[in-house]
Amino acid sequence: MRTFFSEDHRLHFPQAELTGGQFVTPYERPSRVEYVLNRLKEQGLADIVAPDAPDMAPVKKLLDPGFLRFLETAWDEWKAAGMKGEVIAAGMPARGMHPDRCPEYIDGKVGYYCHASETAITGGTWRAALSSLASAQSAQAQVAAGAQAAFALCRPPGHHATADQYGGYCFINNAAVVAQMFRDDGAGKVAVLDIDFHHGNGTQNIFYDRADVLFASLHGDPRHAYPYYLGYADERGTGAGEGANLNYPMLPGTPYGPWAEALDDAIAKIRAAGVEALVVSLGVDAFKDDPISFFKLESADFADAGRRIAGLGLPTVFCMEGGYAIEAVGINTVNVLEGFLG
Ligand code: Q9C
Ligand code: ZN
Repeated sequence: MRTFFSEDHRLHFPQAELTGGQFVTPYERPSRVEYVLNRLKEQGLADIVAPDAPDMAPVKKLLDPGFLRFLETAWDEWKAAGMKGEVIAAGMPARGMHPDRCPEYIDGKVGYYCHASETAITGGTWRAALSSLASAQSAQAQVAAGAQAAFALCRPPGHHATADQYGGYCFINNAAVVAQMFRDDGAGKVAVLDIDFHHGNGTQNIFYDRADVLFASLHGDPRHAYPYYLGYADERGTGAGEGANLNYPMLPGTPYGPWAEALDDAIAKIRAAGVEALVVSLGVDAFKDDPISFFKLESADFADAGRRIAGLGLPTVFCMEGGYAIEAVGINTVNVLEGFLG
């Protein structure tokens, strides 16, 4: 399996993440991918190539062009307004306010296009996000051309980004773009299987009213875990998309047994839906030692999960999402891929 990866991820390295009322070094840091690259090489999966340039045409169709322009220009506007630090949203439109009137002043625009203030934008964020997107798109192109599977080592991650909001360390929803590209290439139905610990609110939101992209997510119960305000089991899709959204929220302390049962249920429903291509949002923060998560998966469980996913027999693009137990991120990620390969 080929890995697509761009060194340009390094352009995104914010100094600040707001957590517990403090600014800390972000959990989502450049060194995460070093562990994945090293493990790939250690395990003989050293077919690692740089992606082609990103293709913005499918992105502009799926995501809000105003949001994309905002991501591209936010840092410059922020600096031009005299702001001293990194771009951080202080306020967002909440209950009782206008959720869809975009202010003109940059501080207001940031809140309009953001849903969680832990995530900072810096001068290199846009180019890094584009390089992450490029890896996902090149992986999709390789699979569309006949490869059984490809791995996009995306950084920054994408699954929390909606069509018009960033947050949760995510800016552009790589997995959603890949799913749309499979559709544009002729797949009648596509599934996105999200095994990151956190609910893939962005992907759910983008495809919520669509029957042609099935979304299934295994995640920490939103009553206890970010993104908190989405990810309940009764969110099943709307209109034509009714029934095409599958959420499996699970409680703190959940071990592999019940997690794997949820995975099997999602896999069975994907199989029954007649899906022709699969996108896996591959986060490994369900790991027992993850510093910001609460499931109890062991490293070996990730290989077992990969085996189960392979049982679908579908052309598959893996997009890297989260995973913050830094020294285990490589082992756990590559275990999924090795389990998949058999
Ligand atoms: N300070 C992904 O895994 N909440 N994003 C952080 C700890 C945000 C996770 C709480 C977590 C975002 C791609
Ligand atoms: Zn996550």
